[in-house]
Amino acid sequence: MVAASAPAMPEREALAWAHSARFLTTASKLDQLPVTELPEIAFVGRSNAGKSTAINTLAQQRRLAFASKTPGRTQHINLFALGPKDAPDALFADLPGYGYAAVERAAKLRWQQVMADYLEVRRSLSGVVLLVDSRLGLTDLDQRLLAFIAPRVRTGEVRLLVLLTKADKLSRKEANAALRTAGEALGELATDDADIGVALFSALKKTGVGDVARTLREWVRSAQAPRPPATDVAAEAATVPTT
Ligand SMILES: Nc1nc2c(ncn2[C@@H]2O[C@H](COP(=O)(O)OP(=O)(O)OP(=O)(O)O)[C@@H](O)[C@H]2O)c(=O)[nH]1
Ligand SMILES: [Mg+2]
Repeated sequence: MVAASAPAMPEREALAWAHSARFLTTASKLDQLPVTELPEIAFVGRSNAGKSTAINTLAQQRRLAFASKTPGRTQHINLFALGPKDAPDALFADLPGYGYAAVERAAKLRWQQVMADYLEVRRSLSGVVLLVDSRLGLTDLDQRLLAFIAPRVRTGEVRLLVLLTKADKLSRKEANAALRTAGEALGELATDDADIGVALFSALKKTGVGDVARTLREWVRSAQAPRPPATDVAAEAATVPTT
């Protein structure tokens, strides 16, 4: 349940899709976000965890999302469109990081509220990529964020992928321990309907890039083609002549 599954999606196709990412719009308030039916994947996590860098790495572009050594760089929700130019099929949302100590308290609270509201009400949200510094693991603030989205993760409405970033800074042994600890922490979100993964990621070494692109592409694909409810299938089966 918590091991990242390998979707049946050619890596080359998934990377080409991720490469199509282009800037769409930026919003400082939720009501500035475009109303859309496109499945949206939000990149969330502590400030400096590597959200913007991960978006750039997945998109194989240097400066699509603004990455920086200065924590708290991303102050707005930035949206990126993916897929064919004339027919985008998904959005990535780069969200402001949390937990950055030097941000003024009032501004911090305002942003936390925007984040919480976004994660709770954004109807088109179909997946969350939670970026966690692999050396820190899931912190209290990450757990709080998970609590916000837990109801929609448990039902499978929102998929969850936890990326342990900057994996290039860990030994193999440390990396395995980080994976195990994160997997255990996510265990309580697991249900039959939940889709939860955890994986190592390094923008520097390109660890996990192809697999993450495949996973996200698969999320979007399954969001586009919802399976008929089980009751419909049963109803159809019932009308099939049995002789
Ligand atoms: N070694 C290493 N450094 C990384 C990696 N990913 C990101 N970094 C560095 O971590 C710092 C923060 O990266 P960002 O992508 O700006 O982090 P962010 O989560 O977007 O931060 P905010 O916008 O402040 O919330 C930068 O100095 C990056 O170069 C990685 O895979 N390996
Ligand atoms: Mg950022």
